[in-house]
Amino acid sequence: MSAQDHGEPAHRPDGPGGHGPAGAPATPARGPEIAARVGMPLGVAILVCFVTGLLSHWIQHPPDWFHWPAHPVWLYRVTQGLHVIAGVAAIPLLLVKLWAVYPRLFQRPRLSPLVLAERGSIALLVGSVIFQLATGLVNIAQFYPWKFFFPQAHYAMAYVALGALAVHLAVKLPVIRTALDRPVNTPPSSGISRRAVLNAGWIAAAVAGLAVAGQSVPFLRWLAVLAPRSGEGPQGVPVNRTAVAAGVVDRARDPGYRLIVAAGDRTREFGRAELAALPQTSARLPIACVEGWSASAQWSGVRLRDLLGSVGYRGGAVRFESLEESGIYRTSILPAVHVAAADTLVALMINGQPLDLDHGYPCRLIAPNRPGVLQTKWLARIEVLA
Ligand SMILES: Nc1nc2c(c(=O)[nH]1)N[C@H]1C(S)=C(S)[C@@H](COP(=O)(O)O)O[C@H]1N2
Ligand SMILES: [Mo]
Repeated sequence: MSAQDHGEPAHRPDGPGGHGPAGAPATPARGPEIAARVGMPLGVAILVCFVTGLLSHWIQHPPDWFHWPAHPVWLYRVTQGLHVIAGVAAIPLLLVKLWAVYPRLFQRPRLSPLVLAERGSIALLVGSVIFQLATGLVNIAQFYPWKFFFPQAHYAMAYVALGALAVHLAVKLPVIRTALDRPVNTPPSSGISRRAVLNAGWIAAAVAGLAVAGQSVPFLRWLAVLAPRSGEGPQGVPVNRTAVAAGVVDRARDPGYRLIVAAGDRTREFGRAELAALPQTSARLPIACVEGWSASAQWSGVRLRDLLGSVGYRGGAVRFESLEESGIYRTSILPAVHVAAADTLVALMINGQPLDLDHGYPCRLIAPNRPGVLQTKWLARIEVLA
């Protein structure tokens, strides 16, 4: 290879050329060489987010054909941790990619169907990916300006992003291939080198990913500077919704508290002391929040299937209802596989102590391999669904 091969070609039909749209000199480092290289890990991150996000959605809103196992207990913790880590790491990659191509985004397109399809898919892609990353980030920062809107919008927009990505890849494949064949090293005279931009991108993505990984990977916890829930909280476990926020303090502390267990017309009631007098089981299980943070704890309490045995449980899904009167997570439905699992508990204790009010005192559901939102706290009623 001669030295000239490393030089900038005089004319690149698919590059930004030597000048930006307003006639200003473009930074030579910009262009498809960087866009294509950053695009690969960005595409992988988007795919990881899509697959893990879809899983999380199906677990929470299961279609008939979908079955999520109870074991291994840590699987959801891993998939949802990956979802958030990949999403956060994608943010610097997206910024570098946009930086590499943005003068082209403002060029007036030629009116050919292919060019219009390309431009349309890029507009959709950029818009939907920015939307996904921004709403996801705001969500893991525990800031919910929209409540109901986020999960549906984030879910629907995922299909838009994936479709636009597929079109974008198909249309751009020739450009991507030539760009990847071209060297990243720009001549020293041309200011910032592509190599420097790319290295900055990789480092930024790694730092962002690591900084949020600490909220789910125990030995990285000390690095979790971007993680809003990384270990604080009573009894060593974070809390999303406190007993005060849920408005359950009085009912949870009421000495007349009774847990109602019902199957058809058979109903039984248990006070907390009665639950504690039943055979107790211990299990090490994580709380794995959809927001990506997770934490393991040693839980103990009554096996759900034993408790249900007292009302003649014969199989099927079970519905849990909280003392909480309103709030989107006051109920959950547990599929039969999880009901049958030996480590699905109506927990009374966490890490050797009675549950803190914020962790669901007098008792809460804790089941293996489930999103945190479905681990209902402050249980009032457990009902077998017909
Ligand atoms: N009744 C009720 N249970 C709930 C919630 C809630 O808002 N209300 N939040 C859920 C969510 S989102 C998570 S992540 C876990 C957190 O449990 P922890 O606070 O004990 O860590 O509780 C779940 N159980
Ligand atoms: Mo959660």
